[in-house]
Amino acid sequence: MASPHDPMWLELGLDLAAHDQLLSVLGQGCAQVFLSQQNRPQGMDYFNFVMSEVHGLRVKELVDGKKAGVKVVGSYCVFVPEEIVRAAGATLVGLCSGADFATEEVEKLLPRNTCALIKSSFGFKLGKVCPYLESADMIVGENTCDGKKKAYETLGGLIQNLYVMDLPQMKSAEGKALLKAEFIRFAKAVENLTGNTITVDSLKKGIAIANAKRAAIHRLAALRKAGPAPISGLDALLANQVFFYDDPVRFTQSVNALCDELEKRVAEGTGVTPKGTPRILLSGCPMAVPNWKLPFIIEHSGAVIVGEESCVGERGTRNLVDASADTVEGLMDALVERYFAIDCAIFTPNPDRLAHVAEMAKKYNAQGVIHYGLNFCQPYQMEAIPVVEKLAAMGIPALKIETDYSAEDAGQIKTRIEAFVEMLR
Ligand code: BJ8
Repeated sequence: MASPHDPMWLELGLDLAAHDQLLSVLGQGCAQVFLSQQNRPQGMDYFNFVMSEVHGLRVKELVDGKKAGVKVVGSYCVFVPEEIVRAAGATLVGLCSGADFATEEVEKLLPRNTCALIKSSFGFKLGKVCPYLESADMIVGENTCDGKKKAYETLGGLIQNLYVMDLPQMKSAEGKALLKAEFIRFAKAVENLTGNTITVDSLKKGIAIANAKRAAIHRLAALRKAGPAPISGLDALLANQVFFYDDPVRFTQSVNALCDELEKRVAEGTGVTPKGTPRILLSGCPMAVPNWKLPFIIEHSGAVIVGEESCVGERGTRNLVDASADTVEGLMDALVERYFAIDCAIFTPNPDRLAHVAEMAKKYNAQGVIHYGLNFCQPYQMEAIPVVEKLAAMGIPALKIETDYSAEDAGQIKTRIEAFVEMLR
C-alpha cells in the first residue's frame, strides 16, 4: 500500500497533508465500493492491487522511468493518441479528475457553475495532490467543450508544460483534415520532448500495444452480454479506469486473465447477481477515479450495469487502428480514421452517438438506460434529450440523472433509481 510519507511525494512537490487526505479518500472509497461486493471474480485482485498502489508502485515506475530518460505525457481526453506517445518513446497517463479538491481555491479561478470534472483537474493542481500531474513532462489539453477550452487558458498559467490540441467540432472532410494536421503537430511536439524520431516500426509497435489493450477491453465487454452478467458494472468500470494509467502490456495480460475466468463463469451460467436482475446500460459523461457514486447506487438498488457508453468505457475504447500501412503517413491516416470516429457530444450534429447508445442497449441486452450528465455539462445534458427520445422510440426506458461529485444528492438519486429499477422488473 502506498505510504503517505514516501520521500517520492516530496520530490514531486506534493502537499503531504493534502495528499494524505486524498489517499484516505481513495482507500475508504475502495473498501466501501469494491471490497464490500459479493461474488467477485478472483481476477479483480490485480485491479484492487493497482488501486491500492495507484499512488504507490505505479508512480514509482513512472519516476524510475523518468530517471532512465522516459518522459511522461498526461492527458485529459481520449482524443490524445497513445500510439504516437509510445512511438516517440514516452508513456501516456490519464489525469483522472474524479474528486473535488481545493474547491475554495478553484472557485477563485473558475465560475462556480463549471462541471465537476474541470474543477477537479484544477483542484488536483492547486491542492498539489496528484503525482501523475506533477510527474508529467507534458500535459495535453484539448479544445473540446467550451468549459475545457476556456479553462485551459487559465490552467496554462498554473502549468508550465501545457500543450493544447485543437479538435474538430464537425464530422466533415475539413474536420478530419484538422484532426490529421493536429496529430502531425502533436507527433512533432512529442518528438521534441523525447528527442526520438517516430518511425514506421515505432509507430507500428505503439499501435500494436494500444490495439491489444483495447482488444482485451472489447473481450471483457463482450462477456457482459451474458445473462446472468459474470461481473459487476463497478468492477468492469474499475478495469476501464485502470486502463488510463497502468502499464499497457501488464494491463492487457491482466484483463485477458480476468476474461479467461469470466468465460468459465459464463459457460457455467454463474453470475455476479441472480438471473433476472434488471440490466442497465450507463451512458453519458466520463467517470474518472474515484467517481463511483452513480454506479454504486445503481448496483445497490437491485440492478446490474452491463455496459458504459462513456469515454471511460466503450466510447473511448471501441475500434482498433489498422496497422497495415508501411509509411508513417499511412499509419497516421489510420490513426485519424480511428480517432475521428469517437462520438463525443462536443460534435455537432452527432447522430453517431445516438446510434451507438441504441446499438449498445441491444447488444448488451439492457432493459433500461441511465443517462449520466454532470451538472453544468451542456454537451451531454443537451444530448441526453435526443438520446432518451431515440430509446423511447425503441421501447427502451431511460432515466436522466444530473449530478456532481458530492454525496449530498445520493439519497435523492437512490430513490429515483430504485423506482426506475422497480419499473424495469
Ligand atoms: S472525448 S467526453 S474525454 S472531451 S463533463 S469537461 S464535456 S462540461 S469530458 Fe470528454 Fe474527451 Fe469528449 Fe471524452 Fe466538458 Fe462535459 Fe465537463 Fe466533459
